[in-house]
Amino acid sequence: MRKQGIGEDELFCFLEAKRNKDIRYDLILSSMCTRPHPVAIRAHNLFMETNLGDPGLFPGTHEVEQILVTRFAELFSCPEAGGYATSGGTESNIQALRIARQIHPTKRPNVILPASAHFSCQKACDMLGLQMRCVPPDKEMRMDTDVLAGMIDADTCGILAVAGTTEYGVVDPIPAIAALAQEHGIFFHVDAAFGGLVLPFLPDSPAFDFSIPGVSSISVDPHKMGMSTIPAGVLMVRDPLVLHRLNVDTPYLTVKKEFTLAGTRSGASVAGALAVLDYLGRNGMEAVVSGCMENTKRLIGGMEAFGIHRAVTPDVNVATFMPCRIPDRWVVSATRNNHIRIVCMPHVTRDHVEAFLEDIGELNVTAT
Ligand code: 0PR
Repeated sequence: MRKQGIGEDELFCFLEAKRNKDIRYDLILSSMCTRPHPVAIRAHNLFMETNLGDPGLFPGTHEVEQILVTRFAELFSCPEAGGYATSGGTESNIQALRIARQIHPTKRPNVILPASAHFSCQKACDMLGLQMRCVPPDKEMRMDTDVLAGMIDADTCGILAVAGTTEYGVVDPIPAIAALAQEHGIFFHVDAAFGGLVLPFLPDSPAFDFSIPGVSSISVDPHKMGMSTIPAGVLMVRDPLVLHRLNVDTPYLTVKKEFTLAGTRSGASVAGALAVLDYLGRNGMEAVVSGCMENTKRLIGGMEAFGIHRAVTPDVNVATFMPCRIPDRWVVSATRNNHIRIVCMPHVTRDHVEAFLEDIGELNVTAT
């Protein structure tokens, strides 16, 4: 490191130059994150120095986390549900599978999940010593419940399904999976990292939450469609007591036990998450989500008018298409099946969609 520090002007000149190398959200069509809402930024700044890892020192911040949990308990149809703020979908999946393994101890535990599950599940299984059994997708890229049923055995400690898959934006058949989980007494985690802040605000969405008996836990990420600052995830559990199965002793903190994975946890993005939900309310969230869904429909319609067909019809604002040429200035992603994937996040406005379609038309239609 430098022996003598540099001046603030020089320092920030350097940092700004680095920051300017980043791609602007306007051109990013591949991300599940978005520009934070202004109230999230304001709340984030207010709670910048807080640490939820030692809640006795920050009782106000701890209350904010508790209120955030009650917001999701209500949104996910189970006012008695518990939970806590994680760093995002990866930590939530790890913790959910950790609970599953704890509840059902066996020598060679396995979990069953769809092949479309997020890659964080692979990390979780690796860390937890769980055998990962993947159910291949059906034609619509959803988990095939018949195949799932055949994979369950006495060592199955958990089932995980996705409400709003990362690649195709579809919702697995949660009620049917939950019925199987319940029949066999298996912990069932729904990864709604993306869909958890989309589906509750849609007029006709597939069921995914605690209203379905058999759903044991749900993860949701305010740093995705919740427009909070990063990192903001939440793990919700139907029975708050199951969290205590993860307790470790923390003798010298203001609390004597903790079940979280992270120790030091910033309250800033947690306050950001609550700020957005409370500022926008249900009406505001419905408006944001409906805008994103309209843009998704317009994008699919526009692409299909050029002969570039959708891969599937999504349940949330993720659109996938047959391979085509993509204009250089836009950032899109490709799925593992080589479909073009675009996430219509709140920063992807109608104007962006029209500009993108215009570019696509020039490249793919006039050129042929
Ligand atoms: N579960 C689902 C369904 C997800 O889509 C994701 C992330 C996770 C879990 C993991 O969440 P964290 O990354 O918060 O731990 N989905 C996006 C993805 O992997 C994350 C992302 C966001 C990637 C922005 C790129 C990007 O620019 O595609």
